[in-house]
Amino acid sequence: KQVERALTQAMTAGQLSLMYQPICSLQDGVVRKLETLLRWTHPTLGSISAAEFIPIAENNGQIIPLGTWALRAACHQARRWNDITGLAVTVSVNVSPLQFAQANFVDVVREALEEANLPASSLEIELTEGAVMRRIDMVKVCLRELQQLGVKIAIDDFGTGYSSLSYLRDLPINCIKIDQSFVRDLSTPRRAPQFALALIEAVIGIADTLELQVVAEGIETRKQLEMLRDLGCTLGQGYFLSRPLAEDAALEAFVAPA
Ligand code: G
Ligand code: G
Ligand code: MN
Ligand code: NA
Repeated sequence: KQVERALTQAMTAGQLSLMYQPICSLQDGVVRKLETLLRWTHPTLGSISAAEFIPIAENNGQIIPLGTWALRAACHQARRWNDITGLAVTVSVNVSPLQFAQANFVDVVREALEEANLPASSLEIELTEGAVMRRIDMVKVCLRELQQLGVKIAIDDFGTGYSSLSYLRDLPINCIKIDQSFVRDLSTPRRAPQFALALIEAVIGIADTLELQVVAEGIETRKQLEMLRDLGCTLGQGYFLSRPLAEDAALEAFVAPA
């Protein structure tokens, strides 16, 4: 309750910020994109994790203004980085199913891009399988509009939902992010490494056929990285590669030579 009340003021009080986690090539470690992660630091409650406050915001509707804030901030940051580096820096922004279900979501995205003067191709939107499967007809229209704008679409936490694989073929998706639970299972003998291996291999096979990118999430060890590379996975993210970084460190990581 205290957190919920405090959250209503977080945005206007300037308590929100973004961190940026590199998504890297597993061949050479070069940073290819940056996932933006919302952070909230309250003056007395301290730092409150997104895992805690995002569900609260989804319950009380606050996720709409918070999500819009994050989207706009990410577009402005990408624009600044593009200007500084002369490179096309792509930012990947998490979008809650509730944001995505807004009738004017595509307009919100278009306005954020225009306001930041950011090319749409520098923005990727991360949706979970659940968000995509929920109202498939409406989702199809919305994703097509985003695609026409030039925005990229990634399916986040892939493998944890209960969806049909054929939607990967039928929807304009650019990237599949394999959920970190499968990467963890790869190197946990007690769990089911064979299943995780088979799932990751299958996803990479489908993605190759459909010409989609694959990102393995939650890589925490060299062993996991090597296994994923051997499976043919080209992109990855996780603490072994890099923690989420503040703005300056993220820029350095992006321009650093391999
Ligand atoms: O980075 P972290 O482990 O704190 O993220 C926890 C959860 O919060 C993840 O599911 C992540 O996708 C979500 N999240 C982080 N930033 C944002 C954001 O800007 N918008 C939305 N909708 N979710 C976010
Ligand atoms: O739901 P989503 O995939 O957007 O959530 C991303 C969350 O995963 C963020 O909170 C981020 O901080 C966290 N994360 C990123 N890399 C790792 C990792 O290597 N291990 C673990 N446990 N969490 C990670
Ligand atoms: Mn994500
Ligand atoms: Na994820």
